[in-house]
Amino acid sequence: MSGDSLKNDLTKVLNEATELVQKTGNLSDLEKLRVKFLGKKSLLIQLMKSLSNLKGDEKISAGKELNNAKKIINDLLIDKKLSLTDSKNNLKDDFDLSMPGKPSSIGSIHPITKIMNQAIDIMESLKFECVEGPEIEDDFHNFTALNIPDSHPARAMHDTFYLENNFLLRTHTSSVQVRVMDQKDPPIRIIAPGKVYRKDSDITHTPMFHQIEGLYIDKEVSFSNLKSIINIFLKTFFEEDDLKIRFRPSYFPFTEPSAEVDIEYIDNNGNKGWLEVLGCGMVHPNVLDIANIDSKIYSGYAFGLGVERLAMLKLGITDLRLFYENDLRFLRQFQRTEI
Ligand code: 2NM
Repeated sequence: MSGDSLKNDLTKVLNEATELVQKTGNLSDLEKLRVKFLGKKSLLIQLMKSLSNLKGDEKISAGKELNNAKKIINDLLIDKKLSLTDSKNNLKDDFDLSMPGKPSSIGSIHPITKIMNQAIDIMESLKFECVEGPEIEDDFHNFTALNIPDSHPARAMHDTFYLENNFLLRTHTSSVQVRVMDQKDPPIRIIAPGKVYRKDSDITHTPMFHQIEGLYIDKEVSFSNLKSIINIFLKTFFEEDDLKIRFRPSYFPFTEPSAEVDIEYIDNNGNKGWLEVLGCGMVHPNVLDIANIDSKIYSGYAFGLGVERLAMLKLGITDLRLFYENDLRFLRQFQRTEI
């Protein structure tokens, strides 16, 4: 067995195997070809057996050639077997490209999340930084630091979900702002969006709802700064340059002076009225001082809005509970709008 004649033999075998395998039309003929080319009596296997007569480099290179040829023939047989099996099961012929696919429905962003993201985007464009904090709070961050006295009705059992060890579910996201004021020196320009909890449930209240609170503290921050930010925010959010906005005096323990903000609406009969959209005011000096921010040097404004309320106004929904029943017929109405 010389090197050259081995190569010639193998080339012949490979050519023959390729041709015959290609021509084969069924599995039993293919099996006969397997015996012919790779069976005990096949030329290839006989040559492999006679390798023991060779020595050194010759043995190594002949072994490589033979193994290579065996692998090529084996692959040929496997490929052919697969293609014969496929067409035998009619998989190829029966594949109907025009058949419609199985329908799969995709989810969508919840309308409350969309409204929340819209409001956050507007505030971020006004250079407010978004911060988050814990939903489980303590009495200090939720009430005491916000100048809410022990006797204040917001502390009463019927409003707040109390947990063990004086913990509670935050009733507003102002607690996040308290944490920022504790950790940072002014200027502070933040919004705190998130879930809040109150023991309330009817067509305009759910025990969990979403708030976005804003806070700006610096030297010489004024009530007119507050008015202009609120005006810009509401006109952008409701996409109405001529939106009528009214600041009405109000009371919150954490701001002085305080105001509630209404927007004008016109009903189907052309009757005008005012709708409350948010609360705001100048941060109470006590709140600044508790956070170790000198109220003689710094002032600030703050505001808080309910996301569900804004969503109801913008989307024309009258029953708040619809947002949380997860009825797909309701949710799909908002599927087409952008995030
Ligand atoms: C409101 C209304 C008015 C408010 C106050 C603060 C803080 F932390 F600076 F004291 N954050 N948010 C605030 C003020 C919230 O919600 C109706």
